[in-house]
Amino acid sequence: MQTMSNYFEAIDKIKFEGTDSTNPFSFKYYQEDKIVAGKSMEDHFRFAIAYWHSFFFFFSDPFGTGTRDFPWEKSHDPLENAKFRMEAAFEFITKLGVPFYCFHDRDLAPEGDSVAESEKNLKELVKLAGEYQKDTGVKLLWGTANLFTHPRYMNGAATNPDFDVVCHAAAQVKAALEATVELGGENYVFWGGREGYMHLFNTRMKREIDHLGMFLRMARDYGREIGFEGTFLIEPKPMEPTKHQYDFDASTVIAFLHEQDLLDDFKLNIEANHVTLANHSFAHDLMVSAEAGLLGSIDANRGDNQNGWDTDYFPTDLYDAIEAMIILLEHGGISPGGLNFDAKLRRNSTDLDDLFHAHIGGMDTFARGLLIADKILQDPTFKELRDGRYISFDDGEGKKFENGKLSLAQLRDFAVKNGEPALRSGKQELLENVINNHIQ
Ligand code: XLS
Ligand code: CA
Ligand code: CA
Repeated sequence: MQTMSNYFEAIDKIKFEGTDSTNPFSFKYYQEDKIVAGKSMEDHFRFAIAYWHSFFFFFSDPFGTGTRDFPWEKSHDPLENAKFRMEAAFEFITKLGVPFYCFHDRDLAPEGDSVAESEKNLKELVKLAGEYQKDTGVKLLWGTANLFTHPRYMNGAATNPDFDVVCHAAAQVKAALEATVELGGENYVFWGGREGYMHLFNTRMKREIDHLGMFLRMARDYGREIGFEGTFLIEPKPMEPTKHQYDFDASTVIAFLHEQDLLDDFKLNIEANHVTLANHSFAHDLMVSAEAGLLGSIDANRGDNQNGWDTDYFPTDLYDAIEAMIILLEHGGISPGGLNFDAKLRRNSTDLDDLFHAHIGGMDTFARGLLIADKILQDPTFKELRDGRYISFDDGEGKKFENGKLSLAQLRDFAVKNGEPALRSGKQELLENVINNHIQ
């Protein structure tokens, strides 16, 4: 049994108190055991805390140093600090009442002076994490390896033009997979931070992409060999830190999975702010993945309309949450993935309790989004307006077309026979009103 710290001593376990409550440390909508559309809220979302942003990111930006003074970073020894950080993380996660967390290898334990020392550090912290998980019941949604911070990865990890760097990336992924298996992780994520290029003048693109495919097949084989039964996930992002990242968006990743024969083991982890950087809406990539049967998990956050960075703000946009929950409800939910708050406080949100306000806001936004999405899907007008647009394909010649029973010449003959089609309104404004009427 591990001792539990008291870094957040003024704050008790966060409870549901409803919209009449004025207590900022309470949920107004998130009620873990409330059944909506046949499932508890806890099971709909499977919320997770991102270890890196919440406990390890010091809030520097290109113009200034960190503004955080984390009370758990109190030793000069990085390994000792990693233990204090873990104590704080489990205290926070338990008080918030979130069932999962996610980590990079280097958030959990510091890099050593050699591969062997890094492996040893990670093993020590994984053992401790196992004990905390047992004490608290908190589970691991996914693990991953940080293949972008260390200078050796400046030209990429699996796609680096230097084979020696690829080997270091492999060492890290091997150890991170072992850690994920030991901690019962339900998924394993690959975010290709620097797997891309700065310019094609010095890049062999196809060669690099093939290296990535080879690397992922090796990781998959090793994971299965050591007993990993969960889903491997690729997290698309179009750019930043590279100019062009190979995992650009959901469609690009799906084509890559086809080409590299990875479809049986891999799905997608869709991060809202990455999708908007690719100039799509969050809902777009959710829909692309869900309709391909490849929506694995979600990194819940948001960008800012006025800039083009990966700001990773906490998700508080109700409309986005409603759209996301409509897609999840219609496509069988997110399990064994979840909603991971890959989100950070703003640099000038420097109080410890800001971390609670941010997560409470994100959880309540999605809970409210779920309640509204459920009402919208029960309103027959919504589906009539959407699905009714396709009625001409439901039977007759339209159905034959869908089933591949007609030729182009036959379609031409129908055009002649049936004459000019009547214009059918898309009813966008009416639909927007229908949806807004459900927001109360
Ligand atoms: C960075 C990514 C990263 C991944 C995990 O933009 O979101 O945090 O989720 O490596
Ligand atoms: Ca992410
Ligand atoms: Ca991000």
